[in-house]
Amino acid sequence: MASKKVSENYGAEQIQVLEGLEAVRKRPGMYIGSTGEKGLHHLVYEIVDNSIDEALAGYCKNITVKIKKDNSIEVEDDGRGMPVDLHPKMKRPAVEVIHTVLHAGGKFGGGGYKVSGGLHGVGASVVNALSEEMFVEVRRNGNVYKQTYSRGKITSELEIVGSAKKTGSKTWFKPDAEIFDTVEYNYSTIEHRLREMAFLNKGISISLVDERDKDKEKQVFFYEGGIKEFVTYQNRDKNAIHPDVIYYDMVKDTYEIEVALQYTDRYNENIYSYANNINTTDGGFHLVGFKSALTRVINDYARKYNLLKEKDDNLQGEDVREGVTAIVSVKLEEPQFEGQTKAKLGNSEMKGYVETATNDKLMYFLEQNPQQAKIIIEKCIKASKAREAARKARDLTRRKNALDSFTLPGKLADCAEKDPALSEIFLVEGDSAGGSAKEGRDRQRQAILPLRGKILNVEKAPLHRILNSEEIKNMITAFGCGIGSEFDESKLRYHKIIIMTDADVDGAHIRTLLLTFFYRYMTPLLEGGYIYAATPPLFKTKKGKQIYYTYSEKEQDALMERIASDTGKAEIQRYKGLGEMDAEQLWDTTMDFENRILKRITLDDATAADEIFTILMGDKVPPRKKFIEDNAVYANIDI
Ligand code: 28F
Repeated sequence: MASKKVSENYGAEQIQVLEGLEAVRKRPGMYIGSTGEKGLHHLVYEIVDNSIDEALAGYCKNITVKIKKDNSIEVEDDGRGMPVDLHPKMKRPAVEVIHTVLHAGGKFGGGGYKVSGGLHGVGASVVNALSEEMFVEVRRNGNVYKQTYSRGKITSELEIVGSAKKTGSKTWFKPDAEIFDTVEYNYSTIEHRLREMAFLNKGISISLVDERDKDKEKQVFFYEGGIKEFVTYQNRDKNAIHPDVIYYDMVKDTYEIEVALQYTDRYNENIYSYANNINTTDGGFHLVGFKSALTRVINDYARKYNLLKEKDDNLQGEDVREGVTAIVSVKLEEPQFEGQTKAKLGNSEMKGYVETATNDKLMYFLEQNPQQAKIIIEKCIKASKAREAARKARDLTRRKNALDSFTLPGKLADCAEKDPALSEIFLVEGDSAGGSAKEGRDRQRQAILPLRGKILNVEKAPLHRILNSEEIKNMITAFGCGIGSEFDESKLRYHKIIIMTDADVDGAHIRTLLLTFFYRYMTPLLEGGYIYAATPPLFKTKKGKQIYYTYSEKEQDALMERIASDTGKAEIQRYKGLGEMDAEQLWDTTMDFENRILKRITLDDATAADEIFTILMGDKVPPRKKFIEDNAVYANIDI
């Protein structure tokens, strides 16, 4: 049915509506964070969030997300169907208002509250403004209603296009290529977020279909156990030290708290906090409340049942969190998100609420499960002893340094530059490449720290063992910024830390060990984008007088085609390792500021990174084998 042209005469409201959505197209980053890949994926989450809200209100059970062949998106739910009656003020159908007026979401009927996701529920109207085309189909009152939109404007009046027995809403949209740097959806990005949403909202089935790849099976995410199953999933490649995932919740009419936790034999803590399904990566009051109550409950239980003696010091926060995997998920009506990335919960009342729930319900679990409690307390006590040992080891190294002020490791060839912003340090695999790097480098700005072979796998080593490893100590001293809770970014001596390893599996392994160490003990280095990987050439081709360096098989093939007609025979050398290059070649191909290729390694999703580190560095071989097979197509395992 041809879509009718909308009448041109706009009232005051319509003008305000058009200005609102014009603003979205002028500054999309204000509404969806960026016009890069993250912003593109935000569009999906905004629409899915509306279905989630309908499910949390108790009316929707199934949500389906489809990536269409043309990279458009379709989301469907079996809720009540968006309202189609006239909006009292706007004198337009409610469904049209939802899609054309900014922030037209808001409170839902039926007692539920809007648990907005993304950049706090900017809503479907933003998706409309940033889509070339969009349509909505509503099944309600026995009819199928449809309305179409484009770049924020309606392109047809709401009309009945069929009849339906069931109710629900279906939204289809095609992101606007004029707005986004890329309009190519990333399956695993969507998969990762939908799985997380299903864990965070138990009992809701969320399906994902990728119509671009006929071999890809439909995935259904459905977890009756909610975040309890999320912990089991996070621990799937780790060794839990007690059988049950501890779970408790507290449901009030204006907020809801859920906590799930289980300890593993690892040394790092994995605590993820959420507010209204948003991953509060910068924490906030809910996380503060959980951490302080966890420490208190563990100490109270340990003293009450004589696992901690009078003379023993209290267990510290880091002791009771060592090896724990925990999910703290709160839902509340008026969340205040703070900080640069709006990823910190600012509602101070949540601290007390989470503390109360934890004090009561975690203590209750421990008392009801004394065997598991004993295992947990003993792990915490062991952690406290290891911390003591590490402190002594650190003091030892510090005391040694204190004698001769500030000693840098002997193996470090430091640079003359004192301004960290201009200084860079190369972590070089092997002494021979280290020698060439020292000789070929720019002494003013480039420091070299050779690493002898594999460094310790910090994933499974206690802190005091890590601090006794020569290689690790050298890096900590050279960087100058401390580790863990003592990390101080302002003391970092180099603003580029460049990992230079061979382009083979060993080199990738060493790089992964280094990244695991940075991720576990110097996370801000990754978050701040200080870490880089150097990319040495794969081939050297000599033809006549000309020498060419190439960095991938594809580039080499293209070069061979390009010089095929030149006279003379091409001599091709495939580099096995950095050690095969002399100082000059190493400088020319891999270190020279002008023509080197550095890959910046940043960390923008701890969960994903953590999974990769756990699989790669963990104890269980099958997941690692599967990961490497799945990712073997990438020569370097790039995080
Ligand atoms: C594919 C995307 O957007 N589903 C939705 C509903 C249901 C209601 C509703 C939505 C404005 C502020 C009330 C129906 N009946 N899927 C979706 N399903 N919005 S969006 O109402 C929004 C109104 O609050 C709904 C009775 N109450 C609410």
